[in-house]
Amino acid sequence: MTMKLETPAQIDFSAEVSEWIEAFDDVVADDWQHGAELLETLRQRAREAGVPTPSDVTTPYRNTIPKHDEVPYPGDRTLEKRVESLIRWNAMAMVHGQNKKDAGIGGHISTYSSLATLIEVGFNHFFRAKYGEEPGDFIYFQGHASPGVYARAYLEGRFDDDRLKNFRHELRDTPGLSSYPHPWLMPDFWRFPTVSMGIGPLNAIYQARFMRYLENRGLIKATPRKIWAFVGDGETDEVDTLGAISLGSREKLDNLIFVVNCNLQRLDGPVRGNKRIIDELEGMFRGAGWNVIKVIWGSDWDALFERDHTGLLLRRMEECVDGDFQTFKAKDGAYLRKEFFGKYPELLALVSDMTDEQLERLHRGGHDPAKIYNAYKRAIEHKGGPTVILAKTVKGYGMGSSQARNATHNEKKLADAELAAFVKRFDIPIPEEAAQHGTPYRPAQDAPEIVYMQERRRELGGHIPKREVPKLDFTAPALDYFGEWTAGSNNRAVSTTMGFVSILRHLLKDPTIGKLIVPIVPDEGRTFGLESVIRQVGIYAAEGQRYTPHDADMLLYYREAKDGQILEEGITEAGSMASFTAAGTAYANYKVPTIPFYMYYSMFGFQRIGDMVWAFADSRGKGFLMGGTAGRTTMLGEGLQHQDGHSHILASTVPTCVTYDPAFVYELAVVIQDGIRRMYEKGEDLFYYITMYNEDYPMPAMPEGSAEGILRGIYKLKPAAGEVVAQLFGSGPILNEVLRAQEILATKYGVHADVWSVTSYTELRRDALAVERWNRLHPAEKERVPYVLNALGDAKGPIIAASDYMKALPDVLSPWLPSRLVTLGTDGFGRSDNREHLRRHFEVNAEAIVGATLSKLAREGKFKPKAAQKALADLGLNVDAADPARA
Ligand SMILES: Cc1ncc(C[n+]2csc(CCOP(=O)(O)OP(=O)(O)O)c2C)c(N)n1
Ligand SMILES: [Mg+2]
Repeated sequence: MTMKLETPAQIDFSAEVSEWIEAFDDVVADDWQHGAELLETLRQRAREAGVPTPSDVTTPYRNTIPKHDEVPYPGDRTLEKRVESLIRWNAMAMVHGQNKKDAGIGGHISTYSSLATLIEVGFNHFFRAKYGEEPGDFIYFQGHASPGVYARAYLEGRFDDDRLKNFRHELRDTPGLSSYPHPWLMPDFWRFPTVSMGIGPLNAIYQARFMRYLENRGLIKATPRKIWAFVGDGETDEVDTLGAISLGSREKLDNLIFVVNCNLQRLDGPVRGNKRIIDELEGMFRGAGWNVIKVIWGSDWDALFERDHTGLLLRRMEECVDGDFQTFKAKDGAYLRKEFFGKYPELLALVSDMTDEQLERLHRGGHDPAKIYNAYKRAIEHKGGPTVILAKTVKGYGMGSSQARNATHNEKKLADAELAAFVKRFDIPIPEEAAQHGTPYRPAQDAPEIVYMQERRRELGGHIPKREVPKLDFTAPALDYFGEWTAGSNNRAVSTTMGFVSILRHLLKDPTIGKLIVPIVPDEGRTFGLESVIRQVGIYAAEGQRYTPHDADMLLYYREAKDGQILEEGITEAGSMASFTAAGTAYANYKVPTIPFYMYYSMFGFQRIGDMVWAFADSRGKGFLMGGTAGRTTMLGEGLQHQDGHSHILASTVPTCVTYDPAFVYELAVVIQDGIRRMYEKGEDLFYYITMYNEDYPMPAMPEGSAEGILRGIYKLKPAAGEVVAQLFGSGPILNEVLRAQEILATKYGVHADVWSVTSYTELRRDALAVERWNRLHPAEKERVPYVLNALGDAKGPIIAASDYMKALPDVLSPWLPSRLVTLGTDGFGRSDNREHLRRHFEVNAEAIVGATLSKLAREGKFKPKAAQKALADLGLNVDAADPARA
């Protein structure tokens, strides 16, 4: 039941309108949702009648939930306030104390100070750690608020004093606390990396979708679990934050709740000094179909609103922009009286019985547990779509002269007087001297407030955040399971991409692991020949297929299904990467070891969404990134924007990313088999980046004994037919050019060379670096030998290495192959042309490889220089051509 509304006094309604309003008020008094439905139906009716009905996307600058619709707060406000004060102190003490000890170590106080009540209400009443045996709610915390999350864990007894004192000291004798949420660094604690702005909210949206996907496919039970994403208002400037919000409403993700901490400030100053960020976000989210709940004013404003019968208070609020609101909080109550209320005598009169101090303490909604509780309650009860809560807060809340200042974001230390004021204000029982040193304070575990907070958490299923990895009970298929692909293609010309798609289909059919495979594509399925997979397992569509596809009568029709397995993301590599992240971490978050294969244009991977890949690695994600249409010269026709000759270099920067550049389908099969084994059977925290190409050629059978070399990064593919004077390295489709060069060298110039397939320069380098480090640290022990040198043994002569990637890729081996290595690669911008011309342009065709070999041999006195020069001409190499690296 709701209360009856008052009629706004200043409007003189006609009798007819008054009757309508009265009738509507009666409906609302009974059930506000019914009122909303009625309005919507009327609007619909008006449209049918041709009456224009522009719908506002913003509402007045007031709380969405009116006072009379609020439910009473269920918690013990006194004890909760006490707990929050203690957390506030410890969060601040942690940062302040550390910076006093170790100047410049950094940390943030003001973000958490604005967020505290918003997350405390969640911790005390909403965030469930589990639903029975099922996973609980997932919380994406604002990264810069981590001191507050640590301080809570400290009060809960999860960290001791030493741990707290090692905030941002991770490399000491006793364990420390990482600056921000990093599962890599604190694998028992954090689950979701959020500190790179925009990545948390984007991942949260796709996480909510993936949760539904797992439910709809029967891999997990449906529960009321929610995903909460706490987002900074400044963070909403990132395209990543808002770019995918329509997915939330399109897929009816009522398991998703955003809370935007609208403290009106970012790092440098106001988020929207001249406007109101809350209005802007309300319009965006409502326009995208979200349920928007504004929590702007605290309860103490309610009385003022009630006493204001003129509507002037709201009008005054709407005259102000965020720059004003910030200033009101940076200054005192007297200023607020003069500049805000003072504009109208009626408003001055409204607050005449209040002291300046009382005015200063007028709360914003985001600091009022009752308002927050009501908003959260509505959010979790909302059906049919996601909810965003726009909560107005104060940055640096309670930090004395730093509160709401432009510089507050970077405040790390407080002056002694401010610390004293803080402990007094929040009633922390420690001596002034201790306060100045930022001494943590924790009451005994049997203190009433601690008992209370622990009880609340027990009720909600345990502590949060917490990351647990169940023991994986997983057996990877053995290599002979892939026999069809290791046997070669019987002279049929196929591409590695085609080979991969048929491996994928085989895996999808597997009775044990088939259901765990998650194929992901960003509108590129046809490019990779996935039509048959679409038919086989269907595209996931939460609502099934509500139309008859035009190709329904064809064998390979476009099949969408509620339990479809493919995530066809549309044209969003960032969104696809977010799905890959949800699927690649499901082994921990849902205890379901899904195995994602994300296939995409390799050019639009690392360089486009590299930061998300970094966060994926931080999350200890597993899975396969399949970079398709790879290679600067193998991807023909498309030119500069599409031809990738560097993703392997970018991939090599991610510590847990294992990369391969296979030439043949059997290499691919070996790598995928071993990848599944290492990630899911052995439980290694790795993921794979594998390039695939669209050039067709016959795939040879796997040479006996080559598996180890394939996985370590190099093996001898075709020995020379005569006395060896040189070594040729090839990777990907350029290996075919290398084989052709071997032939030309032998037949035309009597030069014999071995041919090696290099599947991963990066893995070879990592091994060599690890061996070298060991040797450096153990000078008295027998020296170990890097795998690449072991594999080469006494192979003679210079090494000419060619790939479809930049020269920097083979060059990573040069420390171990001094003066022997000549690299050919595809540095420079791509061109629109066919492979033949591209390879000539980039000097990676067989002729260029032959020329480079003869040239190097000439420099070493093993071939006549003049003959080498003539050979270059005979081979058609233009020695005066512009360098493709800069052409
Ligand atoms: C991608 C990215 N760019 C820049 C930063 C640096 N940075 C950290 S916090 C911050 C301001 C955050 O403002 P807001 O989102 O409003 O959060 P608040 O601290 O005000 O709650 C910036 C720019 C970052 N962490 N990530
Ligand atoms: Mg902010």
